[in-house]
Amino acid sequence: MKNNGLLLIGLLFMIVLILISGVGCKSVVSPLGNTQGSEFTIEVRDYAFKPDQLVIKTGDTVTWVNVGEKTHAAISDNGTEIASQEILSGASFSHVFNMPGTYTYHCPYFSFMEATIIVQ
Ligand SMILES: [Cu+2]
Repeated sequence: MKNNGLLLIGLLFMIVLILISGVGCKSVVSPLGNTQGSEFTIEVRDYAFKPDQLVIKTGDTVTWVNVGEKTHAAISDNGTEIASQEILSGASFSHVFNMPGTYTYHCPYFSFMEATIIVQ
């Protein structure tokens, strides 16, 4: 019985070590000077962009995910900043915004689907 007790203490010690090392892994800090932007998702629904207004920073990535059944697209009202191809049901389109500005866009198939991205 004494040996079993030592074995139990040994096992507990190992479990504690594993837990401590696991917590250590989770607290890894991003390297300094990491300029990678944040990622945002816009749901493309039948028939609206959600959110229909999004404020981001330069270098951020926006991904439109078509969660509807219809085919949609995201096209700038003016200029060419946002110019997706067809976004089929279940498909997505990503774009990195590198210039500050207010970008209004719409869906060419359902023109009442309108939204805005503000890049600060
Ligand atoms: Cu649409």
